[in-house]
Amino acid sequence: MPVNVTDLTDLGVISVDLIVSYDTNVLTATGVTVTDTIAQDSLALSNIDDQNGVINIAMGRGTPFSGSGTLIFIVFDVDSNNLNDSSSLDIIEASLNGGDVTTETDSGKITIVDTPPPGTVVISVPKNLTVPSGTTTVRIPVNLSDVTGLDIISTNLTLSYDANVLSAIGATLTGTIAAGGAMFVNPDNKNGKIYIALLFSTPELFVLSGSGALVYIDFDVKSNTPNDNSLLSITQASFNSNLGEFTVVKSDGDITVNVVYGDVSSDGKVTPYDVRLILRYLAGLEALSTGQIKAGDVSKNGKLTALDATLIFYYITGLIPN
Ligand SMILES: [Ca+2]
Ligand SMILES: [Ca+2]
Repeated sequence: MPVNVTDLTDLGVISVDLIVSYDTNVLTATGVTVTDTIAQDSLALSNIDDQNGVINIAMGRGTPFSGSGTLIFIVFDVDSNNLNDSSSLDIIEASLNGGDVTTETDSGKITIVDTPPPGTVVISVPKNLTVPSGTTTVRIPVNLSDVTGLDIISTNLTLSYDANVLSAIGATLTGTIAAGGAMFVNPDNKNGKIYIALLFSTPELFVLSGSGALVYIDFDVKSNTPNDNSLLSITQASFNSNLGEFTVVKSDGDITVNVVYGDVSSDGKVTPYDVRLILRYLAGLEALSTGQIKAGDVSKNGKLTALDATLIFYYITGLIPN
C-alpha cells in the first residue's frame, strides 16, 4: 500500500517519521520499500508491532525530498479471504523533520477482493439478504468476479442451505454472464443442497467473460417465521478441469426472514385474523411461536398483550398510521 505525499519540493524535508495502524485480522505488515517512489534513494527503516497492528517507519536522506507522489510502500500479507473484509489504514502520526514542517494526514482503507489478484476467481452469494415474512419465492444470484481471459468453459458448484427455511426449485441462466450455456440442476431438498453443472455452449463452446451473476437459483421460502435464517454456503465450486489453473475464493451468503410487525399469522399481511390470533393466544386457545410473538409485539415491550391486539386493530382500521 502506498503512502502518498503532496509536493515536498523546497520544504527542506530530510526526515519522515510515520506511524500507521491496520487491522491484524485482515493484514500482516511485512516491511517497507522505497523502490519506485520519490524516496528511491532514501534510508527507510520499519518496526512492526503485529500484535497491535502498528508499523513505525523512519526515513531519512542527505538532500531534501522533492516532488509529490508515493513516499513509501508498506508491504502487507493479506490474512483474510473473506470478501468485503476490510482494514482501515490510519496514519496515527506523521512528522516531517521531527515536526518542524506542518503536516495534515488522510487515512486509507483496504478491502479484500475488491480487485482480486490475477488468476483468482471469487464466487460469492450475497450476504445479509432479507425477505419479509409471507414471501413465497426468492431468486438468489451466485456471482463471479471478472473471469475475462481465464478460458472458463465449464463450472460445477454446490450451494448448501437450511432445508427448514428454503426449498430449491431450480435455476436459470437468463440474464447472467452464462446465458446460452447448458445447465444441469439437481436440487436435493432433503439435505439442503443444490448441484449445478454448467457447460458454456451455444451450441458452439464459448468462454465466460466479464463479471456478475453466473446463475440465479430460485427457492421456495418454506419458513415464514420471523428471524429464521439460512446460511447460503458454496460448499464446492470448480472451473474447467480444476487443475489449479487459478485460485478459487468462495464467499458465502445468508438470508433472513424479516419481521412484519403485526403479522402474527406470517402471511406477510396485517389483517383482523392476526388480531384474532393474539386474542386466542391470550385466552389460551392458541399456541404461538417465539417469532410470531415477536411479530405481534407491536408495542415492543417484549410481551404480547391486549394492547398489541388493540394497536394492530387500530392500524387495520386506519386509526393509527403504523
Ligand atoms: Ca397476517
Ligand atoms: Ca407488547
